[in-house]
Amino acid sequence: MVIMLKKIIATFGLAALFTVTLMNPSLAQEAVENSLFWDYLMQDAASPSAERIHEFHNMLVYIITGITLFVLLLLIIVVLRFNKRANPTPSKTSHNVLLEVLWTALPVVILIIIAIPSFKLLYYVDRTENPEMTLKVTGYQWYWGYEYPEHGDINFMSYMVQDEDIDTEKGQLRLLSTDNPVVLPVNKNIQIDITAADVLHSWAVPALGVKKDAVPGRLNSTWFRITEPGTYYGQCSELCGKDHAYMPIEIKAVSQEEFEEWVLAQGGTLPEPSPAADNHSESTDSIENGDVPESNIEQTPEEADTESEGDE
Ligand SMILES: [Cu+2]
Repeated sequence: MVIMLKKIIATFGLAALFTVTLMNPSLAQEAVENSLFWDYLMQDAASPSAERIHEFHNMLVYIITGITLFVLLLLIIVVLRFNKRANPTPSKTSHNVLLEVLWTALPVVILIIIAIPSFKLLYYVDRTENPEMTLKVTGYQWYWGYEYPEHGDINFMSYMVQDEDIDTEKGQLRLLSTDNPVVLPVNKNIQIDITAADVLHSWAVPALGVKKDAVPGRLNSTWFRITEPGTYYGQCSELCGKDHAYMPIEIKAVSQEEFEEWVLAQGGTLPEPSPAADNHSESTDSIENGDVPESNIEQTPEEADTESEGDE
């Protein structure tokens, strides 16, 4: 009786929650605009890692569906052909070598088929050969700290925007927006170094295909390359204490030019081109520093390339 009552109360509670959400236009509106409401698929991939993770996931869905249908078919056959009425005198067979070899070997083959792309993907998302910049992330109870080691002294803390301070006109989202979003350039291989200062946290941004534990005393790293400008959200994904749910991650992905403007506005510096750098970055950099006379700025084909890359 008590259990039933609890069930009824829970059902009504859910229904009430649903109604409140529907009847609060701003909540519903916000949810629809950000495709969060009743959204059950993965967020759109915004990095090559996320794209590959989704492809791998889709492949697994095909395999799992095939296995499930096959087992269902076997069950149906057993139920129809070997029930008491259809098969009154059961066979006494207890061994079948061929069958036993098959049902051992086939799953192994299937696992190998899954393991090969799985390991490929693991190594792909693990690190990038040639990172173009580094972001250092530190998890605290209960906020994130960010540092840009190659861009001067930029470092800041990023706290969640409290409910009462949410500014919907700025597109801020409850539980996801932060006071200091991370700003990163698109189309750059960005190495992410992740650690924590107190307890375990985990830095996760689904659209970028990143989830990495932040461990005190240990530096984990991963990477991504953001393919689309925009705002990406993530959350701490390792239970870290009472405000675990209130330390979101907000990334603003912008063009290289906007990123450089932001760096300078933060009092940071732009990295010197390394000696190994090709003419590309050298010419770009010296122009930014005003070293090159006006007449030289317009034309080099490399320049045109760089610009069109930036616009994509
Ligand atoms: Cu945490």
